[in-house]
Amino acid sequence: VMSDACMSKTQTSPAAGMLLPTSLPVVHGKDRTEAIKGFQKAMVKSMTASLQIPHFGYCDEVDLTALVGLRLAMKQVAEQYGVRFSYMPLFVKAASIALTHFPVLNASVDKNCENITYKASHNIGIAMDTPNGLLVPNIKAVQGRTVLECAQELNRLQQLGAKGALGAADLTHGTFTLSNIGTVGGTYAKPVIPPTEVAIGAIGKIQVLPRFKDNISTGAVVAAHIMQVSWSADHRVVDGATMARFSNLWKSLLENPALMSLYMK
Ligand code: CAO
Repeated sequence: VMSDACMSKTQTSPAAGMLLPTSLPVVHGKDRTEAIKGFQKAMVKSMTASLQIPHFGYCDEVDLTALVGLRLAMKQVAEQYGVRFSYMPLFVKAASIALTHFPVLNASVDKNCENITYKASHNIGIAMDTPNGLLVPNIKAVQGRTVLECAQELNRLQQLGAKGALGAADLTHGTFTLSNIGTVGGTYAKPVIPPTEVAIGAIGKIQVLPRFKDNISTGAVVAAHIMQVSWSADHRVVDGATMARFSNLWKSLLENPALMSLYMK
């Protein structure tokens, strides 16, 4: 665990929505060395293994304008059941639907990349910013869950993450990962593939930005809810065109919620 002195979080100021640090700055007069241990030591190991994977990146932007109102309606219903409903269950479900068409992205290769195993279950990992640092629990068998059930499961994982109580059962057997760094900020990222998986997506902050309306011949510009996504994939077994086609489908499902609802389980 990183010491408090290394952590600097931000909060939104009531004045003009500025991002401010949560505490006043502390200036240290001399250098300090401390041991890297616990979860951070595990991160040293997993990230070193991950960056041995020859990978490529692919990015795009997604227009969530149609999804925003729908998510709000879903959130209000979910609240009746005591479930917090963010965008994440929809991103996760869209990924599972798209994975059904691209099983190579829900796969694992062995140590020397001699065999590939196509995983039957979509166990979608969620990169989580916890008091113990980065942890990646996964929602098991997303292909058989409703979005409300995905939300409920994410709530459970977040509660455990916040208490530092995530166990091996939730932290292992992931098959594909999403990292919503947009909850903190930023647009594009360069996510690092978990060593037992072949692809990961990083999600940026949803922003209201000017975009041309559907019929660009009118030249009309509208306020759109735009979000960037950055994928990384193992280039030994996944080619760029496959990743791009998967991303197109994921994006299309989120941009057209009616289409997505056709494939929901
Ligand atoms: N842009 C703008 N707003 C977003 C957003 C985005 N990309 N993603 C979520 N939000 C909103 C949510 O909808 C929610 O608002 P509402 O109250 O209106 O629902 C609010 O931000 C807070 O969401 P949340 O963080 O509680 O929940 P989540 O399901 O969206 O995300 C989790 C869960 C675990 C992904 C997130 O808490 C987290 O830890 N993100 C950081 C991941 C990370 O560190 N990645 C880097 C890995 S490499 O080191």
